[in-house]
Amino acid sequence: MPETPEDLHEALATAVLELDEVLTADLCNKAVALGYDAWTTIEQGLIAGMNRAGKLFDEEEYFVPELLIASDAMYAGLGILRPHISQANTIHGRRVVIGVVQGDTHDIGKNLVRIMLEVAGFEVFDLGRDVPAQAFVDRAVEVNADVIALSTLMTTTMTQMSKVVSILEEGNIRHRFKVIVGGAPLSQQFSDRIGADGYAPKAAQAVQLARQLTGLVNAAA
Ligand code: B1M
Repeated sequence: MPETPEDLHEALATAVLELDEVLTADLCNKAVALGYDAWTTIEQGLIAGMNRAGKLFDEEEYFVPELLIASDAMYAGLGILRPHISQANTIHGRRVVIGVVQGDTHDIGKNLVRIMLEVAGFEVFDLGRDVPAQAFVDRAVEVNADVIALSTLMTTTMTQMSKVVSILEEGNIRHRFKVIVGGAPLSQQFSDRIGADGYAPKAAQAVQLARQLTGLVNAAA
């Protein structure tokens, strides 16, 4: 068994990469028992392992079945670590509607963003994946959301994000919601181009962005 947090994170990343759900769960339980920071363990163990599996997918050493088993291992670990993520869980009444845009079923990143928002005290309405643009707007109006958070991992579905902004503009309700976007192929330039309110490259930054845009902290903080 690994001796240091770094060793454990490395072993965890390897367990996800090697599709070993049982070892992944064991190592996450060990991280909890030893009091290691849960989010660091998620980022440097589980996400690192998933990213390595992704690299093998890119190199055509892994295929869709391997990725699905790797994500099962990651979710098993996430279930163990999630209750131990430390952050001020202040209920502040800000609401976020989140989902993966239409045409895209990659939801691991979106789920991490949702978890981080929840532990930061946001009330989150998760629409899942492959969500039509109109459904984001309808739900945001229905629950009087503060933020609409859009995720996508595919270049081919990025345009769905501008559809959400257009629907808001056409309905004269753009001013009521902050729209934030994220996912591997996106950038700040893309966010600016489609008229979103902000882009975050990672889950933790998405929380910071949502806090700034809803007035919980000022942008300089
Ligand atoms: Co596929 N896939 N996949 N895939 N997949 C990619 C995305 C791809 C880049 C691989 C490649 O070809 N190199 C490619 C997309 C190419 C493109 O852009 N056009 C691709 C493809 C093509 C496909 C299929 C079409 C494959 C096929 O069937 N032939 C198919 C898609 C079907 C569809 O959706 N229509 C497909 C399927 C799958 C699986 C089901 C096997 C599985 C997804 C399982 C699941 O999500 N439930 C899968 C996976 C796992 C990947 C890779 C390997 C890894 C993605 C991942 O989960 N990363 C990916 C290649 C790669 O990345 N190397 C690939 C880990 C995750 C933690 O990172 O999602 O980036 P990420 O999230 C980060 C940040 O981006 C950010 O925070 C997260 C954590 O910090 N973030 C946000 C995400 N959303 C945010 C929102 C925010 C803010 C930050 O604010 C709102």
